[in-house]
Amino acid sequence: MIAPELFVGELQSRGTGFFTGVPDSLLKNLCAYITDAFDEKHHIIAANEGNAVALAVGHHLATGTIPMVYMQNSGEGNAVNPLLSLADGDVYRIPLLLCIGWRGEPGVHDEPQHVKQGKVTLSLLETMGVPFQILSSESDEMKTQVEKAYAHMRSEGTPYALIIQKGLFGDYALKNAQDVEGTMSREEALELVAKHTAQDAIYVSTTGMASRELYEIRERNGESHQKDFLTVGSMGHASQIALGIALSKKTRQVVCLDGDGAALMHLGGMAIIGTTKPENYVHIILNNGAHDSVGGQPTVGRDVDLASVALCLGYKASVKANTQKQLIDALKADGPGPRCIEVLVRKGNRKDLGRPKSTPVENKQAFMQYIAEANK
Ligand SMILES: Cc1ncc(C[n+]2csc(CCOP(=O)(O)OP(=O)(O)O)c2C)c(N)n1
Repeated sequence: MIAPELFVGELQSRGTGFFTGVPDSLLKNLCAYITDAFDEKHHIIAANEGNAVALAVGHHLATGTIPMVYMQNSGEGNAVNPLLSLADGDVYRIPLLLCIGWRGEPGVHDEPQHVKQGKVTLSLLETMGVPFQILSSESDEMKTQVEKAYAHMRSEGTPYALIIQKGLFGDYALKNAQDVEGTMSREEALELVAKHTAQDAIYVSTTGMASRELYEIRERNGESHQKDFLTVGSMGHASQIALGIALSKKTRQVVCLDGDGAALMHLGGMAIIGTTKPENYVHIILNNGAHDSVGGQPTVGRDVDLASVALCLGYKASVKANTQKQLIDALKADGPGPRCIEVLVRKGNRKDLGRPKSTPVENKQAFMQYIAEANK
């Protein structure tokens, strides 16, 4: 095991002083240490991994130093474009140290959404021409690998990746953890949504605990799961999946259950909802100001006004709900959509939260059958 402070110290001793990325549960201890050790000028949690690469490129242009970009391997997809058309040796030739958490590593059990990404993590880097090493859990070897990575970045001036396996980093408990206020938990808010929304509504829920909680709520209520499309991977895209459905199933209310981190990750999608104006669309953003599902690292969700953003982008109505009553009133409100309900929920989740027992394909088949019947 490697202590996060030892690893980060190795990077600092080679001149790295700027860190950016999107958090991940596998990198939780590393992210926690970086959050404690650096102020907001030296550490920025980016909206998505492509943005993180671009931020790091900007930092390099301004300082000439080598920044570090961390991400879950799911984020490789978001990062491909700026890696290939910005930082690559055939374009601007920018040295960046990528630290990539390897979810779904072959042979290590993980959730279905990580399996494919885990299989192609290394080959994707090979295809992109980004050299990499799987970081060793032995300190001296780790230091040698870091030296090799910096030697490459200095001589070639291009990105280099270190792959982080599950359990590599030793424990580190965040000292500067910030509470996020809210009268409801995310799960309580989801229960109210399930109870006070039209019986025949169609739901698309976001990546992480929200989907797991929705699944358990259906189990507890003895309801079937067919109403819910659980977006287990593809963080940030639930709102557009829901839009695609809403535009074709005009007689049914379509409810997107989003997270603040996910909504911010691809915020541009809200402009498309606001301008296509599906009247049957309800966008519920469960704002806990955090990437709660992967360790509670802060987002800027509570520093911006997402309900007002929705209005500015063309939604017909948008409210903030802080209490159960405000949420119920907002759910019962009539009027054409698209409507946004930003629910201010507190951080945290139930420790014994389970995971969906059906496979993604089973979920899809039941869901498609349910919505196919919608127009009959
Ligand atoms: C592209 C991508 N980057 C990172 C992740 C890891 N990840 C899964 S859930 C999550 C946090 C989601 O935050 P938010 O939408 O605010 O919902 P919350 O967990 O707070 O309910 C992250 C970062 C991912 N799945 N995909």
